[in-house]
Amino acid sequence: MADLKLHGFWYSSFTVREKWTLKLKGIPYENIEEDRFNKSLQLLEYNLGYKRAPMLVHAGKPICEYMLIIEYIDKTWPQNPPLAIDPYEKALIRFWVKYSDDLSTAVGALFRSNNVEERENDKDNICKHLKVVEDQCLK
Ligand SMILES: N[C@@H](CCC(=O)N[C@@H](CS)C(=O)NCC(=O)O)C(=O)O
Repeated sequence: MADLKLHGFWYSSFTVREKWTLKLKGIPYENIEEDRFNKSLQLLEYNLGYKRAPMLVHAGKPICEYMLIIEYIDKTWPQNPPLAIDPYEKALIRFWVKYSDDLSTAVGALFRSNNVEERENDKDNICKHLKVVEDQCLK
């Protein structure tokens, strides 16, 4: 088994994307479930910038930020690549990844907002963008 540890939260869509990538490639790893309010020493020491999960630790070396982790996994274990090789296809994938990341941020802000009027506006906007994703990516 590779010396591979994935620190994450079961409810995090970022962590789930790492789990799907590792599963697709058939790579065994140790899952380390983090507690948002009591993060492990390893997460606090290794993820100096944001102290956020997911974080992958391969042979003692930490990698942070979910897309960087996916790219690292893909380069290190090339079987069943989830990312395109063709540069144009790759650019398209990156575009939709960014688009859905922005959407996740907007959904988070919606949950935190107390302004009823703004919430309605934000909800409409999010629904419009979700429809774009549905039409363009799920056909
Ligand atoms: N930009 C980061 C986002 C990761 C992120 O937002 N993680 C959240 C969980 S979904 C987190 O660790 N939150 C705990 C905190 O901010 O203290 C990535 O690409 O991995």
